[in-house]
Amino acid sequence: MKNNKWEKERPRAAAYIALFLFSASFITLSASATATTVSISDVFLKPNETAVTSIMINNVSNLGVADISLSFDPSVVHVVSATNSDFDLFDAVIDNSTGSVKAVGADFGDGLYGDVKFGDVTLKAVGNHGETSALNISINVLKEAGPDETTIPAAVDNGTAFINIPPVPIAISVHRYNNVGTDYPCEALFNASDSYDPDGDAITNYTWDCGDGYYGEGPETEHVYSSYKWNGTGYEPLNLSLTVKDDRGLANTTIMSINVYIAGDANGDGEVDIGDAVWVGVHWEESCDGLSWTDEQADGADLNNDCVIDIGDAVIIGRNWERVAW
Ligand SMILES: [Ca+2]
Ligand SMILES: [Ca+2]
Ligand SMILES: [Ca+2]
Ligand SMILES: [Ca+2]
Repeated sequence: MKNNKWEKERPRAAAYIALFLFSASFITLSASATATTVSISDVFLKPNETAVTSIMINNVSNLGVADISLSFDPSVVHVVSATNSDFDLFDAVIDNSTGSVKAVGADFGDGLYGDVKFGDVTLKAVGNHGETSALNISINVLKEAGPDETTIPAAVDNGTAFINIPPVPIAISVHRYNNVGTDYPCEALFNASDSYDPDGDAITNYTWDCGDGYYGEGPETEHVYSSYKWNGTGYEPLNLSLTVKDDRGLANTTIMSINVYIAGDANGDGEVDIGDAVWVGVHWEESCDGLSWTDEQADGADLNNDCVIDIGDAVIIGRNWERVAW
């Protein structure tokens, strides 16, 4: 009976297998189809000034010919030139009345591979501070070298021209060496007030990502870490990021490394023992002047981050004696 049933089901099973193989090959094809990207990077300009951005054709194989158009808002930016192509032949027609560049590149050899620069585009800001223009790419032709005229499928990654310079985020941690502060006090203090905007815009937003899933706002923020990362042999630092935004809406981010150890661990070896007590002893009664500890060992010994190394830190070591991070 079982054999008979299998005989009956076999054609259907074969059909399923065929369908599966067809789907699998289709998935493989569509995965490779998205591998090539034509992109233009964002560019930031001051009014009346010029800046260069590049059109890249990334992750390509045997590229022979590219015919690519760029459109922009001619009331905001003009294109001064399009040059420096990796192609043997490159020709660009710039039209600043309609806002377009139509460019063709051709390779006379065995095709181009890898990441290819289609061209550098020099833009001039003709609009006002705060205005933006989309930089939109369209691919007219992208094909392999040789007589087969094989089209290379590619995705497009458009850019933006900003007549605005991004703000510069500057993050300062009063302490670079922090301890878990859930049971014993340890507050991490972060300061962004040295951040500035090169073209004088006001900074309206300060957003902190503390690296452990918690966020803060404002030029100064504080955070008590409740967790640490131990990878089996050592602590892993957390990435603290600060994003500042100017009053034209342009944002910029910086990332800084923060150490978080278990309570009482001054030297970051994962254990609370005599080694930590020695660090506290060596720096006894030192205090941090200004914004942050300059001595990293003293920062470690300041276990409660109150900017002085004293009995408060010694007590934390005593209460966590022989605790380990693993
Ligand atoms: Ca700005
Ligand atoms: Ca230790
Ligand atoms: Ca500290
Ligand atoms: Ca202290």
